[in-house]
Amino acid sequence: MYFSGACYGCTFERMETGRIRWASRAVRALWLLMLGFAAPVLHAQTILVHPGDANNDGKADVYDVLHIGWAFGEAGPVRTGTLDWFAFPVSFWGDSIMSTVDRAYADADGSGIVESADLDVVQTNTDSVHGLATYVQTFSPLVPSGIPVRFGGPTIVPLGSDRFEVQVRILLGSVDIGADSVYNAAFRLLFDTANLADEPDVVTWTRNDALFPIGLHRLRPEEGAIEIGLSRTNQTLVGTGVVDLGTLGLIMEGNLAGGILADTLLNLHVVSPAVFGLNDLALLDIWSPEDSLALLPVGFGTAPLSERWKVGPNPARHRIQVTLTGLAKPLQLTLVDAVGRQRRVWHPSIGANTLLLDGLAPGCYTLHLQNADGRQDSKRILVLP
Ligand SMILES: [Ca+2]
Ligand SMILES: [Ca+2]
Repeated sequence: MYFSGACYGCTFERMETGRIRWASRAVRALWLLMLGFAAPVLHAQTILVHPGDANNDGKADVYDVLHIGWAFGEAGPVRTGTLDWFAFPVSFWGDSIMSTVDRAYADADGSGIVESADLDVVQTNTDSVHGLATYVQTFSPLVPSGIPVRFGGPTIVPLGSDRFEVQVRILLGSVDIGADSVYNAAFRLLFDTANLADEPDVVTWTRNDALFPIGLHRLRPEEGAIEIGLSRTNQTLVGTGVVDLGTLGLIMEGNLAGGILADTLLNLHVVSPAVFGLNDLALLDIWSPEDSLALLPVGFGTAPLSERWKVGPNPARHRIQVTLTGLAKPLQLTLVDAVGRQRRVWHPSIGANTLLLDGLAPGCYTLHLQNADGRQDSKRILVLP
C-alpha cells in the first residue's frame, strides 16, 4: 500500500516499510538547501511591537494616527500578548507604502486588522516610551510659499455673565491651492492661556469626521497646547480648495458678553506638522510651521471701561456692591477719601462683589478701578453715617 503527497512541488512516496523515498535525489538536495535559507528569513520576519506605537518611533502619541490611517483596513498575522506597554513579537506584515515602518505596528491591538480599535490602544498608552524605536518621526519643513494653515472665525458663544467660548475652525489650503491630497495629518496647536477659564473641559476639539473619520487628540491646556491627529481612512481625494479639519473651542473668562476688550488677541500657532498624502513633493508645501494668526474677536462688544462696572447702592451705609463685566483680571479697586488718602484696597472677581464699608467716616469717596492692562476708571460714592 502506498501513500503519496506533494511538498513544495516535489513528490514523495511512502511504502509499506515506512521508509520515505524521495522521487529524486536532486530535488531532495534542493529542498534541504531551501530549508537552510529559510531559517534566518523566518527569524527576521518576527518584529517587536509596543501596543500603540503604530510607527515604532518609541512613543505612543497622535502622530501614530498617520500610520494607522494609512494602513487602515489592511490585514496580517494576529499578535498574541496584551495591550500593555511591552514588546510583543508578531510576524512581519510588510512595509507601508508611505514609510519603511512595518504595517504590523499599526495593528496596535494585535487583532490581525488595522481598524478604529487600534486608536484606543494608542490613547491608552499615550506618552509611553520605549527604547526599541526604528523610525524617526519627521516634520515638514517651512516652505514660505506653501499652502497655509488657516483659522476660520472666530465664533463667540456667551456662556453666562462672565464666560464665553471662542470657536475657531482650523482650515488647510486655500481656494487657489487646494489641500485635497492630504490623507492623514498630525500637529500641535499652541494658543494663549491668559484668559482661559479655570475649569474642566476648558479646551475642546471637534474633528470634521465627515472628512476625517478617525482621529485622536490630546489636550494640554496648562501648556496652552493641543495635539491633534486625524485621518481620511478611505485614502481618496476630496474636492480642491480649503479642507476643514475641525473646530477648536476655548472657554475664556474675564471678557464678558458686551464687553470683550477690543485689543484682546488670541494667538494660534501650528507646530510640528506631519502629513501623509498622495504626493510627497506636494505635501512638503502644505504645512508652514511658522504660520500663525492673531485673532481679534471684534463684534462681541467694545463697551467703554466706565460702562463695564456698576456700583450700588449709592449713597451707601455699611456695604456696597460692585458688579464687573467685560474686564480682564487681575483687577484692583482702591477707595480714596476726599483728601486723597487711600482707605481700602480690594481685588474683586468678575461679577458681583460685596465690599464692606464699616469703619469709614461718613463723606465723599472715590472708588478707582484698575484693569489688567493698567487702564483706570473711577466713580464717586457717598458713605452715610
Ligand atoms: Ca509612535
Ligand atoms: Ca487591530
